[in-house]
Amino acid sequence: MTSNAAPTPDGAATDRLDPARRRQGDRYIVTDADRDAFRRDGYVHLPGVMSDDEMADIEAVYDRFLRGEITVAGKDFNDMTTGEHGTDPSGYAVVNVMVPRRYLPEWQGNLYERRAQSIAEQLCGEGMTIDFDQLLAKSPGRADAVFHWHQDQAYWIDTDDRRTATCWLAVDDSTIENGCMQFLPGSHHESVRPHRPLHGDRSASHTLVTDLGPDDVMRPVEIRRGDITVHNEGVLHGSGGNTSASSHRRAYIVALRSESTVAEERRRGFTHSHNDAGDVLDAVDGLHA
Ligand SMILES: O=C(O)CCC(=O)C(=O)O
Repeated sequence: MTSNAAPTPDGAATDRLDPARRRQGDRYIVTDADRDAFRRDGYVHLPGVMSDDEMADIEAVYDRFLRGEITVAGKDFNDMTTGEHGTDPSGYAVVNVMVPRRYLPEWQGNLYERRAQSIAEQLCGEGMTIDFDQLLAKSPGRADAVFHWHQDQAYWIDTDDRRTATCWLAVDDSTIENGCMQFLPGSHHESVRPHRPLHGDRSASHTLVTDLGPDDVMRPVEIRRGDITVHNEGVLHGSGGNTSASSHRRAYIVALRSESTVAEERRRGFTHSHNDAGDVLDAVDGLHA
């Protein structure tokens, strides 16, 4: 492992910093080791990106969305496993709120977004911008709350500069039991695998799924509340159901991509809303691989 080039003000190597010292206002210090892991594996775990106090502010808004106190249009409030929407969300296996920052503009620019911006630039370089955000919540006792294996690029349209840092913030401790993220390390070096809608066609199922090969061994990544994982556009991932009797598994995702990709997406009417036009959603890479 290379020694870290960026010293802290008192000269300590950032590799040895505890999470509280890695948080510096709007910034979170990413180490050389983090960058190496992100390049090699397609994802990296960053501890303590948000403190307990900072998480309380996030959680208060998050739960307003889950309680339906903030109006979210059509398919942007759905069950990710069944595609159901417009019905009682208490029955949903994976409650999915797409683009919450569009529905609550005052959430834009919050501290997590600002730290995510700094992390994306340290991992991917200059010119990264927020593309979309998302909330994904699994209730206890929902073994069916499975997020099927996929590569994110399969859900997205083809663009030239695909640099991506998808920041996945654990609002609850995220464990194998309650359905933490699982990754196939290094799978971003492959091209996009063929994906298919989980059921029916894309209008019935936004969810896409691909198959694991015989040698594919998924790696579960258990993280604490306030930690994040960051993954790129190509790494294969998903998560299991929530078999815990008591623990929710709430995640808040902020995805940053290159400015040119976001501009191209918007030009083609692709906004990551599930309400985007059908022909746009049918044009995604995974259906044409
Ligand atoms: O939260 C999950 O289980 C899956 C999230 C995911 O696929 C993503 O953030 O790209």
